[in-house]
Amino acid sequence: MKKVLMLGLAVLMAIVWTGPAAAAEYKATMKLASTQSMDHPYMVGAQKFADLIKERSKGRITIKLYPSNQLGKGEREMTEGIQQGAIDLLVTSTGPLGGFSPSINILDFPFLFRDFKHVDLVLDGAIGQKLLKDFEKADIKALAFWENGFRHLTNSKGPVRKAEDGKGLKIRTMENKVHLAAWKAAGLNPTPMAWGEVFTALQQKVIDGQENPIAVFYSSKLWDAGQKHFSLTEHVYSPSPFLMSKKTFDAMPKADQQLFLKTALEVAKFQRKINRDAEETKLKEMAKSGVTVTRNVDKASFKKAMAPIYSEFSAQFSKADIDAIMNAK
Ligand code: EAX
Repeated sequence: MKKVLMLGLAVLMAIVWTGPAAAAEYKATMKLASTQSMDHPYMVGAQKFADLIKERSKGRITIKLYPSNQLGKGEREMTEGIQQGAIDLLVTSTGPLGGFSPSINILDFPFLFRDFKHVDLVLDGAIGQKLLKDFEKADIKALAFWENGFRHLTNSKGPVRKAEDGKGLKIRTMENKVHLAAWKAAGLNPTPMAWGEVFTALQQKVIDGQENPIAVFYSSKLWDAGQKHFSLTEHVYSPSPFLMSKKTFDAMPKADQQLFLKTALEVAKFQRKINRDAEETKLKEMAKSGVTVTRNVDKASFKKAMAPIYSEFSAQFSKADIDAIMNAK
């Protein structure tokens, strides 16, 4: 009887001991990448995330930061790195993400969101959670929605106040079919390109313009590449899923997985706030650097010009799903 009990105990202990590594013994050094420099809200958020994880894991988990395209020439390449496990964490716009998780493209429609309040409501609600979950099918763990911001059109040729003024401009878009279609519909001449190639392309006048949120324009000093005209078009909101390699996520003990999810959400709030709070100051500093900021943009003209793309993509994105986002209150 005693022998049987001992055997039972041994089996039980073996089961316990061969289970997943307990949080106390799990140690890792991870790579976090983005296209942006250390002063951009992506990397300010990333630094905070790394500090909090280090502190909360009592030094077991170190996250090294790789800003400014160090790990790839653009977000598509780096997302592939996430899939393969060569990169552990990535802050990226939705630019190329539709190629990995098609449902995410629904957020790329122009004039979908009214304002930041509307954005938070949708991204932090059931729709946002579903979109994050969908990434798992692509072997990617999407932890939370961080932020890039509302995007604006910039160019080297002249002020653009209404859609008509932009006709024929050669602009770079992200590698994103919805964005590409929207600019075509508006009569511009868009060409998709990885972010790492944009500054040089602008400098060499291969393209006349690009579109990005204030923070990206500011951190990259695009006025030094001849971008002297900035129009506050707010034509599309650019969310930034904070992605993790599913390989890395699955290898962590449950408690650390929870820690990452919780901390990513906490930093999302902080990161969105610092991004929004700094926009007006950045605009003023851009003006001091010689950028002409056009504030009184006729947004209705862009909205009207881009509207046909909603029916163009109706087979992939139903009106009901689009309406659920647009009408969220
Ligand atoms: O995510 O490629 C882009 O224009 C993105 O907005 C930028 O890299 C930040």
